[in-house]
Amino acid sequence: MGYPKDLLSSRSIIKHGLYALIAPEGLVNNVIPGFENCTMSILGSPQLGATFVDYIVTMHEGGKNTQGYCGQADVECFVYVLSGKVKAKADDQEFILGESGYLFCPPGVTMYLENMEAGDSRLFLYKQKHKPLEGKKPWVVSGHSNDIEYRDYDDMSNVHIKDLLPMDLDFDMNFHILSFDPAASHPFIETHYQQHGAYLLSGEGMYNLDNEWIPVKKGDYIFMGPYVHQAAYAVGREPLTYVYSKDCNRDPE
Ligand code: UGY
Ligand code: MN
Repeated sequence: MGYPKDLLSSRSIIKHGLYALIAPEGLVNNVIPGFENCTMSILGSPQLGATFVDYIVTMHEGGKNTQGYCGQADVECFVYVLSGKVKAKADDQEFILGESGYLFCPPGVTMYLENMEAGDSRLFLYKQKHKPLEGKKPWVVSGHSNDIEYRDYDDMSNVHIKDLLPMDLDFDMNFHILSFDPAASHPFIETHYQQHGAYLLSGEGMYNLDNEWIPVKKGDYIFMGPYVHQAAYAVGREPLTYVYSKDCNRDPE
């Protein structure tokens, strides 16, 4: 990836079950069966305390998963294109996804991916066991987040959010993009039941995790466990923006 190698320090912080900051410099490659000519790193996972699995995927020229990803009767999955262009299928339904494109496959629907770029395409990939609700069933959703308008976050005109999936009760989770203008912040330090897996798309900032303020920047991944204190403010000249998952619409068992 071209990062300078460093044996004496690491920005990554791992607190099992609580939170993790995973900086790109420390990532190693993992083989995930079915993905050919792809470099993959597992980020959040049950081993860290997450109910989901997140990956960062670099699809090289000709990279593909034509065997299919997920597709189990009780597992949902989601892919977000960070850069490049891919052909993504939900069973037989085909979508061409450029940068900011995404595809959600509900339980029982298999995702197929193929790189269409002459060089690399980079993806943020997610899967989780679906929590069903009687009489409800999520459906295939695809779009480009660049086509979705931001709205103010919590009535603040310098923090912006967009929702990538429908709000309907059929869905037990959603993906959002949250963006802080330089110097903007969360209105308060959140503590909540839901977990997050967040990939930082742009900017730099300070992130409060478990009441410690930690520097973060583009390319970092953050896992936030249940109830962990969390809040951010942006520093520098670029918006601090991240794509993240959040469970919703279910009563804890
Ligand atoms: O929706 C959320 O809980 C979100 N605002 N949390 C976060 O950004 N850490
Ligand atoms: Mn939160």
